[in-house]
Amino acid sequence: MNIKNTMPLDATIFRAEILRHLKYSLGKDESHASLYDWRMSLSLALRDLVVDPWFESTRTTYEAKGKRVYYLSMEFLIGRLIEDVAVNLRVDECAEEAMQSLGQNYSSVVADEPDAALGNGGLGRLAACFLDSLSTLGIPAYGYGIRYEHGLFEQHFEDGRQIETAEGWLAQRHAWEFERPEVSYPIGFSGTVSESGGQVVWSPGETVLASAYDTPVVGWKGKWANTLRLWAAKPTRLFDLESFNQGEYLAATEPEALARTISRVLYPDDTTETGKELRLKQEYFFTAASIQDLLRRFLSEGHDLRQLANKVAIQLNDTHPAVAGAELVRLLVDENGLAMADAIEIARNCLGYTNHTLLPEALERWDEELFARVLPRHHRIIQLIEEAHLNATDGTVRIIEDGAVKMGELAFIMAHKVNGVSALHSELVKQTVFSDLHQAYPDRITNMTNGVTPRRWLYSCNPPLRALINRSIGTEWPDDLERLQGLEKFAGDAGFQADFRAAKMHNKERLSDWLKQRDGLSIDPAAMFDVQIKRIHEYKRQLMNLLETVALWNDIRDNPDMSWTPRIKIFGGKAAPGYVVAKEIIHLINNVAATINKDPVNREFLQIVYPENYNVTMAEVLIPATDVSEQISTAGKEASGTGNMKFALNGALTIGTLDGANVEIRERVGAENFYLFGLTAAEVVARREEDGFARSAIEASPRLARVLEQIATGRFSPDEPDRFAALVSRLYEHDYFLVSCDFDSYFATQRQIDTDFNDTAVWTQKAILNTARMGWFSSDRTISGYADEIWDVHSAMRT
Ligand code: 26Q
Repeated sequence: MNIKNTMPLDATIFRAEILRHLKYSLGKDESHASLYDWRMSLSLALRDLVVDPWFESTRTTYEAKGKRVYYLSMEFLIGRLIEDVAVNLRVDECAEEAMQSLGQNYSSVVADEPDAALGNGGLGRLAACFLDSLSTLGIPAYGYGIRYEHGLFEQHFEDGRQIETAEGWLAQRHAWEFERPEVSYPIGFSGTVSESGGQVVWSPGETVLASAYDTPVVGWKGKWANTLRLWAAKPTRLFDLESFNQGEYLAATEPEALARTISRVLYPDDTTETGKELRLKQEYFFTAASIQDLLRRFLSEGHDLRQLANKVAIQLNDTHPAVAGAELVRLLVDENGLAMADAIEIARNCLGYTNHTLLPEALERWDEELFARVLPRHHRIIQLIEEAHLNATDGTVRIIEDGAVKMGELAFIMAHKVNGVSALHSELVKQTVFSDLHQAYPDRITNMTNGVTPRRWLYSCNPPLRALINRSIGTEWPDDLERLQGLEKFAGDAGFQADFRAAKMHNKERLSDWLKQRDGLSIDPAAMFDVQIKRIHEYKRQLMNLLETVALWNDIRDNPDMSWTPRIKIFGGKAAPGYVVAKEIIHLINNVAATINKDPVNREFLQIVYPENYNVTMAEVLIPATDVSEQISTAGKEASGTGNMKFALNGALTIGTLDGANVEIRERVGAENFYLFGLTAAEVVARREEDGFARSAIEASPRLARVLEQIATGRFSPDEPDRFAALVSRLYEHDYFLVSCDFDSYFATQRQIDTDFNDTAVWTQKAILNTARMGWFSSDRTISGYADEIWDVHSAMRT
């Protein structure tokens, strides 16, 4: 396209560009164009606008020969891109106008785009927010990951049970990526390791190719664009012609199918219990490709490998790419002749490791036998890394222990900085999982509290609030989010409050319409929208939320004439397919919903809504429409949370525990604007030690006992009365996440919320103060922190 990226773009020019793509890229005539054709044409026209800033950024980076950041992540939970790109380029209005003039409904075209769901939840979405911020700040960076053919499964409910089906975002060609057939690396697995004359040679028994696909990631105002490079696995040999010629057609394609398996599908666990060989291969596959790629780039600039850490910062998004340490050492020693000790030192200076969980079941460990079989050379190198570490410290922490390779220890020992994702979490990292390593390396652990991109999570998903903010404090806030503080002075202003409420009401109506259209449901936008959306996990305690809902239902039925505050309980989220208890919780939510929603006594006061297939796009509709944000994990278990930030930023009030970033959110928005309940992390640990703590808590709470009795005896599953008996007895016997102990305090806090919600002026003031004081939680602030404290990199943007 020959139009330069000079904004504002004229809608007529843009319209011509869309038509040009329709004709020449899609080969379609206007009269025959499908929704897909229009979407592709629009996307390609937008993509053209990204190319110039992208080239410019790449050129600037090469010329500066400065340091680059490499963000290695198994997951990038991106969502849709059309609106994101249009907004960042400031051509959203122009794009809408152009589509309209072509007789196309812009929202329908935007809504036709499948979510890029290359992630499970928080960790993957964080990576996507970080890409947005890296580009907005003009920091030279690459995201590296896997181009999964199938993203996170799609969720349906059948008789209230979760059913998973394969997701297929690549079924139709999409517009955002550029295939790079010339960028490909061989990735070896298994085989043998031999030594001759001090030179170690690994001869893999199996090799696949990692082939690059690049997606430009443009930042705010289109000033800078980085690259997300995703690797697809391909066979080294396409096809076994000999088998084919012998008539063995299936066997002939086997090598291809086997190789492609590696990038076939995203693992749908968000905590691991797996020791699956394929998962290990995925991890090594994308890590090795990325390290080879960044080394090639480094060497092509003519630097000496000893300078690597001055030019390269590699961030490990959890332990999934932790083999990077061993791989980098392998390349430095085996392929470039460096001494082992030097290589370890150089690698460590390049690497940073972010921990996202303390849950023991989520800490990756590989069976040593499996690891040594798949990665024999790395197994040996890890032994040497361990040896060097034991010699350097008088510590006793091992990487390989009890027949397992512990990836957390490997990542920690090979990183110069290790960070947690909220203040509380980082302290707990020091005190629990890595306490011994923290003693050995006391300067290593640091904190980088998570953040979210305000472009997607306020500007684009909340047009009425965006407009109000623009009118009130100007338009400079999207890349300087602390400016939202300017809203504080309007918090008590009746006129501003009315506008703020009108924006919220608009979003609630949008959600109601969306639910009506999608699921045929009717909900009253005047009711309180109380929302819990996240992966289904016992520690996140969706069950406690549901028990409170049933208790409220009981109270309403007991006193139907009292003036109850109408409430819609909205749940959203997927359970890992193998997580049996989480799936039972989903089933129970749906069964309770079926009973409560058809009860004429409380219909106007209480409804439960659980739309299928929660994803990024659904979050963009739900969050701006929310009054009450549920952040109710057992204290000490949620590393940070990022949904909590999105809600508060959009003017929802939080009901939450002192867990993860809730602590910091509460400090910033003010205790009086946050509904706190429940035990603290320290109290949780102490209470768990008490014999029969759950049974005593339940016996002390008639309200809770009654609810549990109803569930256990089939009040919500009359066709199978003992369906949930085991789930309930589990609460009595092993209430590891202390649902029973926090229930009463949670219930009481919810009733306080009922009261406060009715005092419109007070409630609105609290909501405004939440928005006004959430600026610190921009992922731009988080990334600036990583840049200064961990990566030592700077913006390269010419201003
Ligand atoms: C590992 C091995 C095998 C299969 C799956 C996995 C796996 C995949 C994903 C393990 C963990 C995850 C994801 C973890 C995650 O999303 N953690 C969340 O990270 C957020 C960003 O820091 C935090 O806000 C959340 O608190 C944390 O739960």
